[in-house]
Amino acid sequence: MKTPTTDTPESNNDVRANIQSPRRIFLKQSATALAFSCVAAPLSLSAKKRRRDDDEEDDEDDDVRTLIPPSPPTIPWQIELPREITVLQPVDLDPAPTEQANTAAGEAGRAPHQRFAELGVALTYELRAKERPDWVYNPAYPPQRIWGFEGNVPGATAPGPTIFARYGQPMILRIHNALPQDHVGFGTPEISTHLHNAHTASESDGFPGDYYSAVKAGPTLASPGEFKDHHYGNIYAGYDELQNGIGDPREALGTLFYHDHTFDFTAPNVYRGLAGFFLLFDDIDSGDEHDPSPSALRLPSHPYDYPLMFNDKRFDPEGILYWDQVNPEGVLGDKICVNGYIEPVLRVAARRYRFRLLNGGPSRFYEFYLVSPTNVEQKFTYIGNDGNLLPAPLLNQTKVRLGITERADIVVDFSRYVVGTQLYLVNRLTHRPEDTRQPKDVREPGVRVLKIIVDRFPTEQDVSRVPPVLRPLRPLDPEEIAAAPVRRWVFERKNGMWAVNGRFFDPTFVSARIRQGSAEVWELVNLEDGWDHPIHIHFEEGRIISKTVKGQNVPIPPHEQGRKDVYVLGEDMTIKVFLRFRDFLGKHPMHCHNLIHEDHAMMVRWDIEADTSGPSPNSGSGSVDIQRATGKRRIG
Ligand SMILES: [Cu+2]
Repeated sequence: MKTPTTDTPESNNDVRANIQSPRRIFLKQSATALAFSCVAAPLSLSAKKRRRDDDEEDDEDDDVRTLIPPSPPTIPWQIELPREITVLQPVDLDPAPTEQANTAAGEAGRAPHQRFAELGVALTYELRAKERPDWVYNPAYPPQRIWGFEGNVPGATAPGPTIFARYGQPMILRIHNALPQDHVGFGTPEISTHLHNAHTASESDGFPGDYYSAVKAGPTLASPGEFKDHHYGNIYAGYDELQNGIGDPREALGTLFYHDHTFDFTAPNVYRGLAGFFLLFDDIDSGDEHDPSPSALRLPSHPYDYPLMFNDKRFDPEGILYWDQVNPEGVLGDKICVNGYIEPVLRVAARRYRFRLLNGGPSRFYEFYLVSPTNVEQKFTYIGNDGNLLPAPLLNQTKVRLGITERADIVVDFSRYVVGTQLYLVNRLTHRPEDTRQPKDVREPGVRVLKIIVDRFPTEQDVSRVPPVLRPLRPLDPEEIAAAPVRRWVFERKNGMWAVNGRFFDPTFVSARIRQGSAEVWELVNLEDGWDHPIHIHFEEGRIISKTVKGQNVPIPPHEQGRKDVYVLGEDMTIKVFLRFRDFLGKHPMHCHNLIHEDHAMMVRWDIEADTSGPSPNSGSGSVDIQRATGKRRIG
């Protein structure tokens, strides 16, 4: 007799095995093992259930979702977040980084760094992916095992240390895999660390097939290794086009984050804690509110520039983190961690703060409000989406909606409050119980996830500001867009999993070959009801040029009119995105960033190839339709 955790149809696992991936065969075997290991678990309290509401649009596989008991009660507002985040400090690397993988010294067999000699290395950093046995998410739960990143200070944390980087200062980040290789339970002790939204070369991007440990290597690496060097050039996109040695400052990225991206295991590895912030500065967004340069924006800066990562998690009746590695619909978290803690407190000074909000997944969507204890909405200024400063701030905002891995930078002026004021960050966006498919209604008063106490006057005058102009956008050229080829990507449910253009992800299969330096329109299509897919395109940001639902144009909200790297594809929606492919060569993925969907195969690999001056620059190797936009383009 089956236990609930194996109530996933057998066919789902068969589909994965049919992809001929050793890891998917492993997963299938693990599913069987898990079934038996979970027999005694307290989670086996129910078998199948129907959806609790009376929605008529059920798929045939709707009834396989299992009823998981809610997480046990927590004790709110006991854990204090630090006043200052921990910033990773540079270290000397031994051995020194090299262009070719230093496999003799234990580096995984990556491809040589592109543009290594040309860009050079100004700073070097080191992180270790490690287990930690005693993390306390909340005082009501026992200390428990997490995975995180350790920097200069002993002990891994989740999120890991924040990296401050700067345009014009190329860097190496050496990431060691110190995870226990005899690990049992969900997740896998190999890593491939993606720097989300970085304009960085393929071999440093954390491609899913590039996972490594001292004894294992992914299919797109030549050999295993204990560490891998990541060369972040910290150049703006447009480096080749502008020939100015730095690229186009209008392409600046700001709020990035690093996270595990291991093939088939991204969700559990990130869920265990393998993620951290990476903030990128330049002469405009200089990270110094005292900066005397006339071009500097002087936004609130460290320690008043504070990133906040939100993760939905589920705990078993003993208060231990729970994950279902088999169910392709996953389990929606009912506790929301803020920088690794449930219902923490942040004490702030009565001055301006820049908060960088990140939905770190795996599956929940949020709509955050800042409210008083009586739930009165407070106003703030919205300055950046997906880590990119908008051309102009959006003033007097009261809410921020975040699909998975979307980011929002906001500035809150706490000088408006008397010392002693208490505020709450609340999430008002709901999902159906257990449901990882899409968000539903916005309901007041919402769930309080963070308490903010204005507890002191600033020690010095607050000289930070939010100027009326932030970072200009490169104008879109209608002629260039009209001349660009259109590549269509359909995101769909297939055999209980998720596919793109009818295929499940295979890291060795190239779904699109794109000429370096070219531009394309990508048409992201969701033909289905009942599912939202936050689609993430690696390496290059795009601009949304149209959004339609059932063929009807819908408005593009102001915060989505800048550069983006995550496109929330709602039901029956098509989003057209204009993209350029610049400066580096090689493989990158596009995938749904609902981590459950991603691991259950909603991902494609696309490659940038050198311009060998052939007359037909764009060719798909498989299932992708491509057509010249002019004349044939369907405009919704
Ligand atoms: Cu999805």
